[in-house]
Amino acid sequence: VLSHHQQFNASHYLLDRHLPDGGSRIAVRALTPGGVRELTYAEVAAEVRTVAAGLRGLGVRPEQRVVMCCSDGVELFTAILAAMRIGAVAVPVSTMLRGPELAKLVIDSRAAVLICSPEFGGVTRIATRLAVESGAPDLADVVVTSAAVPIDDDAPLEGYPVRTRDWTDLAASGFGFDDGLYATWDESPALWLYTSGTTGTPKAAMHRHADIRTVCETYGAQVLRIRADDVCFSVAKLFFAYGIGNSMFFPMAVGASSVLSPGRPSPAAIASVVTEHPVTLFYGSPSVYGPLLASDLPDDTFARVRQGVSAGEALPARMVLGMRDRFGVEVLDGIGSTEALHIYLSNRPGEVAPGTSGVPVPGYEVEIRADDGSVVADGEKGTLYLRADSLCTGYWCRTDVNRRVFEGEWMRTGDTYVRNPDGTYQCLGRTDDVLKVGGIWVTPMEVEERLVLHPSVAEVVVVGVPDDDGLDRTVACVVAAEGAAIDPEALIAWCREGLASFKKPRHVLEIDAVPRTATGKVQRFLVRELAAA
Ligand code: 3SK
Repeated sequence: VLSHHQQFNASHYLLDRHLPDGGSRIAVRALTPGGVRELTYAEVAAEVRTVAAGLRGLGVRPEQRVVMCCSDGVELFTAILAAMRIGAVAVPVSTMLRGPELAKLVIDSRAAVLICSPEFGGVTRIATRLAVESGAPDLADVVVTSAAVPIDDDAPLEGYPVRTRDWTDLAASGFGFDDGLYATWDESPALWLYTSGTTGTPKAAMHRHADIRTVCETYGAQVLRIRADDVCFSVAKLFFAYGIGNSMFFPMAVGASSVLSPGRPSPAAIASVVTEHPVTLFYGSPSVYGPLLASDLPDDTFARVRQGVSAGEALPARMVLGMRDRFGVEVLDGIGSTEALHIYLSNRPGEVAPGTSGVPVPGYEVEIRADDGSVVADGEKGTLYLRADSLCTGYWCRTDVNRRVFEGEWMRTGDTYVRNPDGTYQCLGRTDDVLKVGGIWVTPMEVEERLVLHPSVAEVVVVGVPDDDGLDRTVACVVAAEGAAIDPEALIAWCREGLASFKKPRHVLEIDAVPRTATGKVQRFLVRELAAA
């Protein structure tokens, strides 16, 4: 009757398709304090069915949201697949949130269930109390992914109209309930990912079941060329769009496996994962490749890695070259977004152009447009627009932002780009960050790239701060390298030496740390506030 709806469930696509041959391939190697927990596809499927029935037993209905604040591990992995299996919406959220921030997401999403790992029990308790007190009538259950640490141990949620459960209770709730696949359509909502972008207010980008298949068939199959014998390790966690694609969608689409690590990604921790496990695909970002190159890890650390990937921010050319020359790893830099679900511009294996984001991923169309909406010529900068099947259907309950960001089939990414004569695309920073100084455009990234080469500088963000006349003056906010002292005059002179004089910062301000979003992006509006103070 409704011929435009195709039945499709991403959980079936990722998991059940691998079961007819026995499901004996390893799907997940989860690192836990007690050792490595390896699960085959058949074992993951069994866990997913248990959690699916449990969620049904709690009363979760299709399209209801299940918020998950969990470390990377088997529980989060299976909870995401279980929610999608029953037609509910998986909402993995950042584990870096504080209680009040998590409460906002619980309220905004109107979640029916909140699942947390025991280490986030305290945050979850605060979030639950705040959410219930300020209006989260749909929240019925809080589930902790452990039998050992009850959620209401030391500060009960007694008196609050939510039931608290542990992982064993969840399984028990499922007895007698259906664990079968819900007949979702490819258009049905599957996954919401909160993004704060650079504006500071988190909004949920809503993804359909079909979007997951799209990123697997495009970036996963045609850029990564992922195979069943690949073993993935992503420094970005599952709650990031980048991480869930790397560790769940791409490997599971082809029957490959991934290593899940709940820990922090120090160079030593990364080295132990990639040397102790047969990792072939390594996904990082500039904030990971920088410390890896500064470390004294042996040069053969990445010997088994066939491909490196980078996203999140433009990867400086020196890191692309450093990873190649020192560790023998070709890193494909790309740019993606939570809204697009994964990477849409990327370098290609064997065709890396260091310092660029490469070319459009097959199936993705980009345009660089001037302020009047016209498409600019090669070599001219403009705002990057994106057209893609995997674009989210919009932000949940944010009509104002939706109307600004989505223009028909196109999305205004807010990134300033230029297309080089060889067809590669180069990031010049955020559209709103480009400064006009003395009537001339200055790209903060160019000044940052110069400053970060100075030995006294660990990190730098260049922003424009309006002076009394409302004209931008350039301020470099600098984090000192370990043991170094910042000398503003020396840094300004350093810029004058390496850049056109108008690009040098007017002021240099030393800051303790660069403020970043949960997805690692620099929060320029906060840096601007620091610089203006
Ligand atoms: O920031 C990125 O480049 C990115 C890449 C893949 C998926 C999501 C994001 C935000």
